[in-house]
Amino acid sequence: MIISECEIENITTLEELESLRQHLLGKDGLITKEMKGLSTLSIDKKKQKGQEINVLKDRLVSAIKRQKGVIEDQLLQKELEAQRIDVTLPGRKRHQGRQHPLTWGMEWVKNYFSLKGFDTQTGPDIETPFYNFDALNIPSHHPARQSHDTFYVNNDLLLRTHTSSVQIRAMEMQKPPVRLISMGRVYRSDALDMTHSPMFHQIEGLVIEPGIHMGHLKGLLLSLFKDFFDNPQLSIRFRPSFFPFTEPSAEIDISFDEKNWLEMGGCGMVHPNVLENMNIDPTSHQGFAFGLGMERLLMVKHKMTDIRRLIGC
Ligand code: FA5
Repeated sequence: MIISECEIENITTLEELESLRQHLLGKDGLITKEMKGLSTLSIDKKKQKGQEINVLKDRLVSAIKRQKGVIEDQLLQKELEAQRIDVTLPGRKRHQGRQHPLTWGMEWVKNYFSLKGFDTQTGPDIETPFYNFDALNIPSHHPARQSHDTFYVNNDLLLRTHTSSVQIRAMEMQKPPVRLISMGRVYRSDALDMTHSPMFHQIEGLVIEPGIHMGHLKGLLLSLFKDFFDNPQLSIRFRPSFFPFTEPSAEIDISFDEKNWLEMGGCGMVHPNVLENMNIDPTSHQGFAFGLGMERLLMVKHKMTDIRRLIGC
């Protein structure tokens, strides 16, 4: 006996098994050599020895095949064991992006005013001094021009300091009655602090209709704040103020603790000079306008005391 079946069953790796197969059954293997040796024997012996070798060969081939199956099964089991997953474990949480509060706020405001019949208009971030200042009753010598710390691109272009520039642009394209809002980025060379950012977002509103007055403006803004904040604890105050493009003018403050007021925006009745710049007769038409800081509205809504948390600085 060259090797017993029992010895084959003790082999544990495919490599070992293959080298044994070569050793026994390969081109120069023991069984092959035995077969070659038959030629030297007599016919009777050849027949008998040939049969013995074939029986042995068959047994070895089947034993090797059987053991190959056993080893392959073991390897498969090992692999399955290594890849075993516990399907009862809770799934991994994926961090999904969320809408930025500013995007949410702009959408909310747009939908709110659209339901009240307001159109949404846009204007360029890079403006001329005419639309940003002159047409809004702020001539070059006017001190209010200095109060807006303006980023100039060159003598003829600047980064708009407020969305009020859209008022004039829009009125060049349409005639009263007008109800419009405009929202977007505005720029001022303000220091970055708890309530100021050099780039922020404004919501501009303009209504021009005969017979419009401050009461309509106040009512509209109060209902906007009531719906936007949904918080009866908030105090809202209108404080007399000055803007060259509105007369009378007011600033709107909101407080949630009765001590610290935060300015939300400015508003007022459109100045007759501005109506004339829009080719509207101030004796037959009146208008009101407002400009609100979007970041400030969101600071109050989300009780954030620092604007930098909102804009990610
Ligand atoms: C204006 O910009 C006027 N155009 C508003 C207006 C429009 C008045 C129409 C009358 C009629 P003011 O400079 O106050 O006004 O800015 C309006 C609001 O923008 C402020 O009340 C504040 O909420 C916000 N704001 C102003 N500067 C900053 C800043 N640097 N960072 C964040 N928010 C600001």
